[in-house]
Amino acid sequence: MMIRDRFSPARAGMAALMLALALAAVACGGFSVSVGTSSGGTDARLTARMQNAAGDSIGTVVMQEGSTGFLMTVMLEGLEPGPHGIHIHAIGSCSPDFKASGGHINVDDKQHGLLNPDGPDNGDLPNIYAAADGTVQAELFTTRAGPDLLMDDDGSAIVVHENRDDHMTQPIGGAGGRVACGVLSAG
Ligand SMILES: [Cu+2]
Repeated sequence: MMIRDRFSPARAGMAALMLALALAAVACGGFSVSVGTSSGGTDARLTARMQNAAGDSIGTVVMQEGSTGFLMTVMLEGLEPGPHGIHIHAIGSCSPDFKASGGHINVDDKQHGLLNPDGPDNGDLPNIYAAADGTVQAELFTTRAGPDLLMDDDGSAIVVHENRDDHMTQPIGGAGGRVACGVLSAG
């Protein structure tokens, strides 16, 4: 009788519940793995360690993928106070100088400019604004550059420009020279 008690309907029910929970845990684990390996995933994280023209580290730009695009967290220092254009450039290189990063990512041959009726290109972003002490703390968001573009064969880079991007003028909105650059890499 004692042995039968161990296999009572209540215990059998509990055992079935535990099995269901175990299977659910396995299923959830499998789901997160599949998200991590699919191109439409929502967990890509890329970091650009930014340097100025003298080679000094001046902060980071972190890109975290959400369900509709990339949220960018911009944390910089040592910039001239005021507005600066910032873009995603098509080549993951900042040496021998920042021109190594090429032009903007632009897969559909669009014109530059968030306000341009024939734009924007894939690398266009809103301006960032450096405070009086030269620091920037900003969040940007883009839906036009997915992981397939950011991490293609030649990679990509974040470039900060000397001046404000007017979001209209070709080729870079009058933003001037490149004052900071960082190659995007996973992590
Ligand atoms: Cu640029």
